[in-house]
Amino acid sequence: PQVCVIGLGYIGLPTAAIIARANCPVTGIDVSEHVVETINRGEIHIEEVDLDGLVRGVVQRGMLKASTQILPADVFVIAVPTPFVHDGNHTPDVSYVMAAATEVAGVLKKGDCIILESTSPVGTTEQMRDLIAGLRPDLRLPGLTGETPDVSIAYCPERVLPGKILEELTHNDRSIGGITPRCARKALAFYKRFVRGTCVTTDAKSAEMTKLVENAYRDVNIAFANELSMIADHMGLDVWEVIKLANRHPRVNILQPGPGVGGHCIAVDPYFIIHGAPEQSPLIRTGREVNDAKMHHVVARAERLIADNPGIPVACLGLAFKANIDDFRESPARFVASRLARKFGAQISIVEPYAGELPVEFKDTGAELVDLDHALETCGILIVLVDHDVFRVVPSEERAGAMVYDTRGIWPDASIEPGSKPGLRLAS
Ligand code: SAJ
Repeated sequence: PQVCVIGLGYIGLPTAAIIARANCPVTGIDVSEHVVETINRGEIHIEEVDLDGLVRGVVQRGMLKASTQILPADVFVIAVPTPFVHDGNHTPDVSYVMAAATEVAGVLKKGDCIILESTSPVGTTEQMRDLIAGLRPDLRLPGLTGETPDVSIAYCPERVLPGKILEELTHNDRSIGGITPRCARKALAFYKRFVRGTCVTTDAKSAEMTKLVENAYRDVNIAFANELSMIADHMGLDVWEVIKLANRHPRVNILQPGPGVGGHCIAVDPYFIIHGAPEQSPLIRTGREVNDAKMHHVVARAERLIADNPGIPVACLGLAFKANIDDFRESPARFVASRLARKFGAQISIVEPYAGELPVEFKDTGAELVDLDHALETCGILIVLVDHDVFRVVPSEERAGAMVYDTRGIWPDASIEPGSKPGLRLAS
């Protein structure tokens, strides 16, 4: 089939490239001229392992073309962002989905299949169907009458991990939620072309909720670890030691504390559930609050450490939202480091091997981006904010004498003060 992927971001572009690799011709649609031109040159505008070679190959073979204008196709895959409305209430903003659906409606023909992949509040796929039904009274849309519909509509969320997108796009299982079972079967036939994981069919609302639940589950579990770290700090215990021991129980698997939860999914999606059922979601809401509070706790703890040791140069290790990637958006590490830079200025150095320069909010603070070796030689306080492998492998001799605030638990032997009890680290 001819495929049209709308939205060429972190999910849309890899998805388009993988479909093209499976020998389906793909048109990728994006509102940005820059993105379209970049892809049509065979280049990419985002960073993801192995994506550059894959895109170059499918563009060269003529299987993937990008455009700002939607064209007729047999299958439409919508992968546009679903952010919040700026109303202070974390209300989901589905306007990009509806704008994409409106464009699809303009070129839709009998037999086509529309698949929504964007993380969406429960009910969005049906809302999209209703919008298209209003725009195209000449077509029978699914689930509105008992008659066989002219087009199929399904919801199929991605669940890939940044840094492993291509691998997970192919190998992860997929939930495919049709507005009707027939819609689900149509979408299933499509995904079977390029997904090696198991594809499970369900209804659209269950699939929408499943995606939100997966990320809310992880958020609540990280919140448990983060809360433990603050309790341990209060009690003078090493949280990493406690978690390591507790996880020896066959049915306990506690996640790792950190400086907070970042990225574009886990810190966002739980609100889609909370917004849909505010009275019924106190735990999920509290999980979000705990993870956000952890960031502020880390700032306060670091500020105290620096203020108690005036004039000692400080290195913040890491800005990325998680280990071994160069994505600095919605990053708790970046939040903490920028707060410290604003308060302590040139006393703060930033180490981030994945960054070419410091983000804009560091401008005029006096803080500088330095390399790891320089930081280890010159800084008496090391604040670990990201568990990049390059930090993890620094041997204890190279950081001996430095005071360490390890928010990620990467250096099991580090202590907050030189000479303090071995194993007792300030973890939270
Ligand atoms: N984190 C911790 N402790 C942990 C695990 C993670 O503090 O034990 C932090 C990370 O450092 C990071 C944040 O949580 O700041 C999120 O990282 P992550 O690796 O848990 O997840 P993401 O945001 O990269 O990707 C998630 C994945 N969802 C789940 O694992 C349930 C991915 O499969 C989804 O496709 C993706 O969200 C998405 O797009 O929704």
